[in-house]
Amino acid sequence: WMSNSDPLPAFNLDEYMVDKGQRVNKALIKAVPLKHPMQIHEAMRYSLLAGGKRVRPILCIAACELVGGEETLAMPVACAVEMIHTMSLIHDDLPCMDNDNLRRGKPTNHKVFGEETAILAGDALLSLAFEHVASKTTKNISPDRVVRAIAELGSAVGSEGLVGGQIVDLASEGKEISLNELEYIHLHKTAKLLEASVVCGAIIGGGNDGDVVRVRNYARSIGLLFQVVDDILDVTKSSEELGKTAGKDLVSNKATYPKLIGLDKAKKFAGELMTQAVEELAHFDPARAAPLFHLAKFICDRDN
Ligand code: GRG
Repeated sequence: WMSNSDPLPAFNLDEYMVDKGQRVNKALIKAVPLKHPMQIHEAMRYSLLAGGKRVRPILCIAACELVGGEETLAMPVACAVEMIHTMSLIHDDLPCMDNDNLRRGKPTNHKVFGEETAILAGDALLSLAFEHVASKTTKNISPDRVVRAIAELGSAVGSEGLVGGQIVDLASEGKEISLNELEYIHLHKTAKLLEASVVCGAIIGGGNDGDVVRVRNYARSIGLLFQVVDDILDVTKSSEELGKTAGKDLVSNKATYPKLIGLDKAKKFAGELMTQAVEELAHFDPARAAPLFHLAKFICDRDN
């Protein structure tokens, strides 16, 4: 992505994530004040402020800064993507879906507040996300850009986004699925919201159509990469733990890349996705692209 003679600009991803994450957290706390009716606002805040990594809002801000916009411009839409992500986790954990007891190291929303409140907290976070972008994005941004961002968020959530991915995932439970179906699930459940995060950041930051296409392709690649690496780690970690060649994922029902194409091809695919993501960034100023480059590298190289 850069000529060999250019050293990578010095960049500390940990510091960057902590710094951006802290300001995102502040903005989220302010966006959902504790007020009447207490029960619903407590439930919304419980999951929203439970300590996620804030990958999506940070990607949103990084894309805004990539195209020359300031962080504050993107903060409302960055908060919105985290609200949408959180609501999808609350609903995903419900007894009628994955029926999980723990999320982000704490009891799930419905375990603490009950199912009725958990469903409503998800609904309230989803509608607040759109209200927040529409009402809090600074008037300096053209209405056309705000409307485009809102449309992008809507399509990332709906039947061609998270909901589409979830319904195909639920329908595939216990069945053998094809590589195409597995890719559909990951592109919709994981990549779509990552895409919307960077696309909205680039739109609000003043990016042109070419910038938007590039950050979209970048996010699609790292979304898939995230899942492929997850699948690979499942195999390699559990085979280490069990001292066997076959990890738990090779014996469970869940479809994974190593199961469908083998471990070596899955690793090769991960490498290709990383290359694709980095190629999209080559069109931008290297210093401004550094956060997105290092985020992709982090997703690719993580070992747990
Ligand atoms: C969106 C209306 C609507 C309904 C929800 C349940 C559902 C439809 C979709 C499922 C979405 C889902 C659970 C996708 C998995 C995404 C994923 C990769 C989660 C893990 O994200 P991290 O690692 O988590 O960023 P933290 O906790 O750090 O934020």
